[in-house]
Amino acid sequence: MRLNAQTLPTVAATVQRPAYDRSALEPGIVHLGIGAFHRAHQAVYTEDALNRAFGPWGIVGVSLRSPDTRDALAPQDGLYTVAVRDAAGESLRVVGSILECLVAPEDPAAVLERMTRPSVRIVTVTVTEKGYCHDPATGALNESHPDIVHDLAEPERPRTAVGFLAEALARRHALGLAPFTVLSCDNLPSNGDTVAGILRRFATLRSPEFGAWVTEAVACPNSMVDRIVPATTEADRAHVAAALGAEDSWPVMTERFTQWVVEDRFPAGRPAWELEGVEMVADVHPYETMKLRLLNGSHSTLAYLGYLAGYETVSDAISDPGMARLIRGLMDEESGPTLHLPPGADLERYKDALIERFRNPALRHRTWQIAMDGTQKLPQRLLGTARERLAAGASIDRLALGVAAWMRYAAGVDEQGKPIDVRDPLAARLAEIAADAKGDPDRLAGWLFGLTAVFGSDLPADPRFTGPVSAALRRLYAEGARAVLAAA
Ligand code: CS2
Repeated sequence: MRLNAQTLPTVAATVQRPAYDRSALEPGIVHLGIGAFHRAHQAVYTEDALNRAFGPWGIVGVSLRSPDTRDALAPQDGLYTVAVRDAAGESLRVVGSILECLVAPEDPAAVLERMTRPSVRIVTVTVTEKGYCHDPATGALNESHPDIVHDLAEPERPRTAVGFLAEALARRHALGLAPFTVLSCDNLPSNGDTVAGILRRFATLRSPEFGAWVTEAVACPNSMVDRIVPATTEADRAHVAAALGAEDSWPVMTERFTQWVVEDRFPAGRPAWELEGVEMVADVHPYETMKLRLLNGSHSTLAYLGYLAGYETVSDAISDPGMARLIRGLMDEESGPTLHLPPGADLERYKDALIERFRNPALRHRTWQIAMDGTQKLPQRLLGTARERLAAGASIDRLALGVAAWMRYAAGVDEQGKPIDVRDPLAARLAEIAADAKGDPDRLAGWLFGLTAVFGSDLPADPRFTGPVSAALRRLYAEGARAVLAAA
């Protein structure tokens, strides 16, 4: 039996399900990038808001690349399971806020049609860092990105998130419809301002008048999103099917913790998210910096070192006492002191909670998954922190070790001589550099520092940065990650 609208009433009685009348739900949000994270985070908050204060806020999910999510959810009438797991056990719920899924490359016109409906008032976005087609060191649109070049040449058949946003906004403008609000939910610094800048530049390249209108009329609030959502495995599918009493092709696995902090700028309206724990604030910046630097900065450091040390998951890696010391030290001594805390924040509790979340034994979050797309992640996770520390004349030893571990990982061969599957938009360039460096840490570091899209031009010119990173990389090559952790 497959989970769908008809079988929903027969799933296990302990499973929470939509409390509203789904047949009355109309689309109010289009979501670009419907992966596991969206389904475990924003779609759940919207589901809770619908349960509490029903309104026209159904979600149309869009995949910009593969048909997998649509293929899984279409036979299920958009229904799917969220499994919340930790050491204490598991709870399941079926979420109904996603009305339909579209696959952009198959039918871009259908996506634009949904985005141009008068009822659609928000477009949310989770396309990961690389989906913004920008220069991660500066946040500016990468105008020579092949997909951007394509979307400027063929605006009616876009490939990128910014291409869809711009074309849909242009059509709404021509039709006299109010623009939708664009809400980025990716782990980028000032994600709303970043998407606004990219959209403004893209629109200006289409025409200066359109660029001016976008700048004036389209709201792009900043938001901080937080929930750990590892990729679903076959074992997870089998387990959920047994517990549910129905097959779900793509359940999502997550932790109990969840947080969403959003700037309250929604001129066209929004769901009653605040009733369900979303913090609607005037300034997201302090929340976002705290999360990117403490959670994500630690995550990436742990992922590269953990992978090199032979740990498959985050919980395995943090159970190494050296890793636990390193990550706590990184937060206590280096990233934590750079923060301007949000009102009421308790930094010590936040750090304790992070370590507990990393220890969650029920999640099996792979270090390899977090290691992906390092060139897109390092700037906001580690490098901004390093810049501020250097400006204050402070040490960056642990940050440098994180960066060096990325370099060692990006070289593409592990400590046993086995190839690493390095996933990164710059993977081809990384492989060339690694081949030229031939295992020499100084040459490897030197060439990687030359990636200005990652390091900018300031850090490679500062020996207080390059020195500690190169030294850490030499140690990783000479001693191996386990020994470096043992001495941490
Ligand atoms: C992780 C994040 O994959 C990664 O890079 O650091 O996805 C992390 O799990 C989330 O940001 C948690 O909110």
